[in-house]
Amino acid sequence: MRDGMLVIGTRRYSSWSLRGWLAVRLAGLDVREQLIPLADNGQTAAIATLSPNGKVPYLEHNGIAVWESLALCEYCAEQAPGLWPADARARAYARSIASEMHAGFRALRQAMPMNTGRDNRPLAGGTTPDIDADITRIDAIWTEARLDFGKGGDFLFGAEFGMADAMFAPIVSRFLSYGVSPSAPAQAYMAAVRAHPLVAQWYAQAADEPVAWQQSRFEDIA
Ligand SMILES: N[C@@H](CCC(=O)N[C@@H](CS)C(=O)NCC(=O)O)C(=O)O
Repeated sequence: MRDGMLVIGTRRYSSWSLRGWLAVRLAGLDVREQLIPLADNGQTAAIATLSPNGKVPYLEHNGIAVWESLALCEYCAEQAPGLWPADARARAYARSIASEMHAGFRALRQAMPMNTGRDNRPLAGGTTPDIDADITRIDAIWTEARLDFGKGGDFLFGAEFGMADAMFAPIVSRFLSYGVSPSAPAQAYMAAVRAHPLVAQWYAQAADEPVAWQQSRFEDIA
């Protein structure tokens, strides 16, 4: 008997699902996965019957319901406290950038939706100043975290892939899909995230999804 369920959407596109799934897997929760393919209109009826806000990821664990990615990350970190850095200054930084990710980077997220099947193909029309500002800020976050806290390994806070890395993994995916080339330290970080076994597993499972789940609103971005 498992301890509950994690509801996620189409792996190819659902960036928030990837964050929640990484958090749950990193924390080692024993929950079954329920994947609901995302509907074309962004209002998937089957998700609305399960999740209070009608969105994925949604977690039920030992009778406790959790929705919204950041809340889900915090819940998972209560189960596995090492997923946030132990040092108070590093932990404050990690939580700040995770919150910044949750609330921000809208220009980038709108113009470059996650599509794990798209590889290194820049936007045909180029980027806008708003997108460039998001890219610059993300590059600065990754570079600063790596320099200040991450010297002991390949991830933002060192050797362990933690919650802040989980929050930024879909951004790494977008940069790789849309041929975004940040600074050299940021590119090294992107390679480490993409190579992490859980991220590799997500990509492999996304590649196995039925072609019928693909949507032109994500595939036809020139
Ligand atoms: N603020 C939410 C955003 C979640 C979200 O927007 N999820 C999308 C999929 S990536 C969703 O469920 N959309 C509803 C749908 O496509 O039916 C969170 O942090 O979890």
